[in-house]
Amino acid sequence: MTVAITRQVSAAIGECELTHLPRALIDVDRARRQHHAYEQALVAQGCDVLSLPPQPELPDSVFVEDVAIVLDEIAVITRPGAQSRRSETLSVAEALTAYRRIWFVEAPGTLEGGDVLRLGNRLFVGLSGRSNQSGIMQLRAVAWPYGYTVSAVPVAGCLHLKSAVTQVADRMLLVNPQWVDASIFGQFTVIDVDPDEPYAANGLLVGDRLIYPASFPRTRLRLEAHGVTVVPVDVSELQKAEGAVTCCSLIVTASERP
Ligand code: CIR
Repeated sequence: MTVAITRQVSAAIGECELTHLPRALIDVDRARRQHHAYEQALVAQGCDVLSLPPQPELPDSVFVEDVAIVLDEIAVITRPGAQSRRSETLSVAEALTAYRRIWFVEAPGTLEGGDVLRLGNRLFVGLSGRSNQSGIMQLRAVAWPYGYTVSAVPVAGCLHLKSAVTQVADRMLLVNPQWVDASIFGQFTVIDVDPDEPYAANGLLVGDRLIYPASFPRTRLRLEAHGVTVVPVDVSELQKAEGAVTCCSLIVTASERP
């Protein structure tokens, strides 16, 4: 069984953190409808969706991916680099205790889940504006006993490592080559985003299907030409908040807490 933990859109999403995008008016009702359709796409891929109630005072709290790293054995609750996001962690930690033993990143470490790309037992962590060396070292210390390696990856020009690269099939990565050098990931088929769609490298692989923003039709053609089955979702309002598709859920392969 796979559980997808999500959190409903905050009424304050218009006051979200923005790093690379200018502020644009976000239609909260539309964002909520789009988020609900995203949750339905997860259900259609066989996930049980645990939709947490909104946190009206936390604008970015819909982006649950950033506050936890869920491994098969444990979950690591992050300490977001964005100060405004630090209060998002506790309620997600509470939800995750049903599934995993919990560890916490502590100061001076910062880490956001959007920076953590898991490829098998290898964890690649973006050294971004949000995740620092201390956060990466803490993740390494808790994950290595379970057989994971943890490598820091320089990212430039984007918010998180997974803005620049995500896994889209068994041995396939989708990459924006302007933002990350994919050669460090090893033997993968690499699909570059269409140059006109720089934000298109973030897709959410669930089973053998890719939940993917409808706003990147050119890159979608590239994916389909490589045999990837794309499930398009319209996330235009969440994109105005610099969100994408991995960031709106925590995928938990459910097992009783060890
Ligand atoms: C932020 O800047 O933290 C939010 N406005 C967007 C976070 C998106 N997270 C992600 O892609 N993992």
